[in-house]
Amino acid sequence: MIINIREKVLDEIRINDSGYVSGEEIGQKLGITRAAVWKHVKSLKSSGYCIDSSSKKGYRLTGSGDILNTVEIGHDLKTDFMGKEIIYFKEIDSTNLYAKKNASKCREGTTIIADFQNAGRGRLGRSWTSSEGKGIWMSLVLKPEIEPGAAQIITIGAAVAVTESIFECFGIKTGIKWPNDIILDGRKLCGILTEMSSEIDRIDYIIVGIGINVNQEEIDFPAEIRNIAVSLKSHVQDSQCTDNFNRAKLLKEILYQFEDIYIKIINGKANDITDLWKKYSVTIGSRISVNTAKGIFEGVATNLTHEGRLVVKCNDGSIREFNSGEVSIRGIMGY
Ligand code: BT5
Repeated sequence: MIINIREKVLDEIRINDSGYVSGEEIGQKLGITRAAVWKHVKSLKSSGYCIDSSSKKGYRLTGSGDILNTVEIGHDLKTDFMGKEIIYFKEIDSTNLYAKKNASKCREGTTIIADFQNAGRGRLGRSWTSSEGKGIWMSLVLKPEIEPGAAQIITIGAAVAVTESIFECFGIKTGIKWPNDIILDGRKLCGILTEMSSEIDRIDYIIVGIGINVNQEEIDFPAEIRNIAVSLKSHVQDSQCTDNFNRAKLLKEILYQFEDIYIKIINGKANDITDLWKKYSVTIGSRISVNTAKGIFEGVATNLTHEGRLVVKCNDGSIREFNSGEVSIRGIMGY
């Protein structure tokens, strides 16, 4: 992570978050003039940082609102390797595309983040709406030593990490729809796109792309998804809460939770993850319809295997396992 002088100035102001720190003190520490410190403070303020300046006492950070950048994510990140290398873009086509093109140069846990994706991708060539400054659009580069056939469990683990992190940060309960959707109020809050490059018996890399709607109002969603999409903010819009949710806080928690889950997966403890997934699932026990290349199957979802496959008792009495497919659940996302 490259830290420039402006970020160092921010760190100096932040260190003393209980009180003021003088421009002279900061200047001396960083080897720059007081006027230069003031110039950086002005630039930080224009990026959204709330910095109180007093000619007698100096500078004090009073808030950082909802700013998502390398510094905010790096600050107090509790992980060992997940997100320790952040590649941040103000705008990009798709963080997954970037991650795939550059995976060989990235170390394990490298995280690509964008404030806006102009060509965000869903599964099967679908698109993902990624409005500017309102969501978390991120991709993780992973190089696990597991069988390529076991990769589905990584998506399952990411869904658990997102669900637990949203609850941990904001106390909001969400559900998981197999395999990759996080659901709130019967609508889609988050989608996960896992892409893999592998040989027969070994994985080169896995990219886990996570898109979470955070601070969109209902009107921000394009008409075609307005009835099926939700954000944390649109979920609480009728309540008193008008503040924006802090994306950096949520993102750091996800990195932390996912690192733990990922370590369990590569140490062969996938059972712990599937058990948690079942706890949050809105799929198990529901009447569902699975749309696959082989046809549409209807029945009741009964279980999740340790590899992440969905077990369904079909209407004709047969028990089938699905590794992929489109699942519709009565009452969710307009079905
Ligand atoms: C997904 O696909 O749900 C995977 C989405 C992954 C997005 C992340 S963002 C970071 C990374 N970089 C990328 O380019 N992608 C990943 P799928 O299950 O195919 O769902 C796509 C469908 O969800 C679309 O066809 C729309 O109906 C709907 N949709 C699109 N944008 C949405 C949004 N922001 N919120 C809710 N639903 C949306």
